[in-house]
Amino acid sequence: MKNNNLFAALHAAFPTDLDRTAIETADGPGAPLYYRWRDLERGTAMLANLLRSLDLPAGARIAVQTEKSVEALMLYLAVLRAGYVYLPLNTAYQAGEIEYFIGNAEPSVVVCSGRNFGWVSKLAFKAGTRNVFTLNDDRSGSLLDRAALMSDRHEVAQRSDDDLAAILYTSGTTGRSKGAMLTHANLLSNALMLKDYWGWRADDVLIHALPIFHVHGLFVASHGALLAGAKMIWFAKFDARKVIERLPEATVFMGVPTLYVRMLAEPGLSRQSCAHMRLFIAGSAPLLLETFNEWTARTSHTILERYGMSETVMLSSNPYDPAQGERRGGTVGLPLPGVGLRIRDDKGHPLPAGEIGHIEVKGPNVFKGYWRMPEKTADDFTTDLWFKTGDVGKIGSDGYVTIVGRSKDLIISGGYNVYPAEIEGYVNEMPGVAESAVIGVPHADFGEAVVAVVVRKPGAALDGATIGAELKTQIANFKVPKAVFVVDDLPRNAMGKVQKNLLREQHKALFTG
Ligand code: MCA
Ligand code: AMP
Repeated sequence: MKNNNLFAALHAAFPTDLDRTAIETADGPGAPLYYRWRDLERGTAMLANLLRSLDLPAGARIAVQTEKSVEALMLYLAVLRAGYVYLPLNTAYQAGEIEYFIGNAEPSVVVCSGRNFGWVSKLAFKAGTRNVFTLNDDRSGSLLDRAALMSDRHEVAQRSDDDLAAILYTSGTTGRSKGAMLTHANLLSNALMLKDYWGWRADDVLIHALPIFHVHGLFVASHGALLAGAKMIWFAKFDARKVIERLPEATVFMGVPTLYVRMLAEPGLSRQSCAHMRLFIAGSAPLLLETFNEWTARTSHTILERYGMSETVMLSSNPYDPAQGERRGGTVGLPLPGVGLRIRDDKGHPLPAGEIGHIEVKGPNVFKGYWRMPEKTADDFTTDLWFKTGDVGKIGSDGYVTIVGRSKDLIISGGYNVYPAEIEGYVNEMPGVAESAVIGVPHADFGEAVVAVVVRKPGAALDGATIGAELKTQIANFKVPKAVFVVDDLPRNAMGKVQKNLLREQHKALFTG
């Protein structure tokens, strides 16, 4: 019987010469370290055997909040290999956020950094998790200690298309995160299609400088290189100057727009430094036309912008092959092969080319639903089972898709999503606060920045700095507003709804000068 485990496909793509370098670390403890394909093979087998030895129930979730390292990537691959469900968590999440994810997902195993073991294990044990391991970015911790005792032979667990491979938490408009359930077929179909569409080759060298707890770094970048049998230059942390220094050895780079903005600010970025490059890919947030044009002028390379979501992996892409069309700045290109993308009005009626409406999608890449939220899942699909993305856009008569906004109240800051409702929830709990409105305003570095406008209760002494400092102790740092304004009331329309558009207009020049 064919094994539809995503790992089986990645494994089958390992080169015959297992002694070739698969990953070279560019920073972090001990760099440069060279990991051969054989190391990935043995390391994932040992980790998978460790998981198997724990006698976990079928479909067990393995929740992971660790710093980026090659071992952390191997842990992801080992979870697939052993047939369990991977649940990555942003390293910036604090105790309150982690408590929610662990309580909601009920993982059988939690892996965290050694420095967080105290509080993470307490939360995990309270939620019923029996196994908590540590993994540090210097190859220490109980996970690797235990795995070292395991056999380095492991037969890849049999999985079918519909079995879960990963759950990615993505914030909800009501404030609480939803776990998007992605199957082996969702991930594999998308990865195989992108391998062809973007022309991945065995002699490619990918600069991997994104975090590995989101779709972009974990799936799109890693799967691409692994399926091609291509080498990765592995950055635990993005540093524009250091990345530019490695471009002459590389062929592919992927980043959120902030990474491109920061590289453009470096004098070392030139036509010459990019001469060996084959492809620059951008996504996760809108790439400004200004950045797109400046990049072409500086490097002679045209950035390929694509569009995706945690629930769907990749949906559309500008063409790689010039025969299929130009890479057009300000657009997210054409729907990818096998992906259906349509535009509907508020009532669900089809709209003609060029008209703006809600983007809906369908395809083998579209997730199975939200973890333990059947009603939310049903709400987000149309009656003919297209997924409502919450993005607003249009399709031109030539098929190019342009995103013009979002119907969901969402801020994307440096490629990370921030849901205003979640932040407003925290602010509204604070003493002296009557209500609040959290908005996104243009930011030269992060694209959008989070700003809070807070209404004080009559007579209350409130100041923005204290509110910001308090939030910093409660939520991930990238969600903390870059500015907090205390006011007497919020602008409202005739229906009593807060007019966030007016607040955005009022504060639009805050971070752009
Ligand atoms: C860091 N800071 C931020 C952000 N990142 N503030 C707002 N937005 C951010 N994204 C703040 C921290 O709170 C901290 O502030 C200060 O910057 C320094 O933190 P540090 O971690 O050192 O920052 P950095 O290393 O410069 O990080 C910036 C970054 C990072 C490299 C742009 O945010 C990043 O890696 N972003 C990529 C996210 C990503 O991979 N997204 C893909 C999602 P303070 O000192 O005051 O606390 S996948 C997806 O969206 C879909 C499916 C798709 O299409 O791909
Ligand atoms: P996430 O919840 O992290 O999966 O974020 C998905 C959202 O990121 C999408 O619904 C879009 O709003 C946004 N997004 C991803 N890629 C792009 C892009 N190239 N341009 C504009 N928005 C994007």
